[in-house]
Amino acid sequence: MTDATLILGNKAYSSWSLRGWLMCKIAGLDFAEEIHDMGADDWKVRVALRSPSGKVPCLHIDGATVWESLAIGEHLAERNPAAFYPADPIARAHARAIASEMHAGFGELRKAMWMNVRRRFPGKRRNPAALADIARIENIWGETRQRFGAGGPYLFGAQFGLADAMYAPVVARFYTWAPDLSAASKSYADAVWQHRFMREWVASAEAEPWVVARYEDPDI
Ligand SMILES: N[C@@H](CCC(=O)N[C@@H](CS)C(=O)NCC(=O)O)C(=O)O
Repeated sequence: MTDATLILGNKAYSSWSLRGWLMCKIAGLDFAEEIHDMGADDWKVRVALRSPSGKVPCLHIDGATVWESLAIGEHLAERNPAAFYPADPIARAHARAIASEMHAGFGELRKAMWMNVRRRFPGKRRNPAALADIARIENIWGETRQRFGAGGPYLFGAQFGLADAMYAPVVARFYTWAPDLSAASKSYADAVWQHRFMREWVASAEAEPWVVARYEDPDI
């Protein structure tokens, strides 16, 4: 039996934690959650004890310690490749490229419109750099769905895989900040938002006791 514990930040706010958590769910892993409140005075100290980078998520699994959301996904994909990536090598290469682009980029969007799955701040904090990131994301979603998504509502069709997990926190941001989106982007975002894993995550976030002021004020 696999021994797995995922170190997380607040489900309301921690977008990278959401990615790691979704990957554990995609893997069908039976895992424990260890949530650390990002608003606590000793957050940095406590997380440094559990994650080598001092960041979340971090997965402790069968003696291995895996930090960085994409590395968690790659490690779990080694155990169950079919759950994470499309079978076709061209589609798989595309999935890797768009997942990596998400992991490495879109800093302006992340900075301007943080994740808070409990709140709605429509129209706030738009700026040209964040909108340029959003345009590129819509382009990625549109191209991927057009080339590979015919079989279902997700990026590569019927299966909610690693690339969808990487973009799921962007979907959450779009629900909070409501930027203008194409009909195709909205339809993809709705499919992700309604996925049972997302519903489970949001329900847990709603039940969390913690409120971190810096993520609650859209006018800062
Ligand atoms: N590149 C990392 C990013 C992880 C990250 O920045 N996590 C945030 C929470 S969403 C964090 O732990 N921040 C802690 C801090 O900056 O003190 C990944 O893919 O996991």
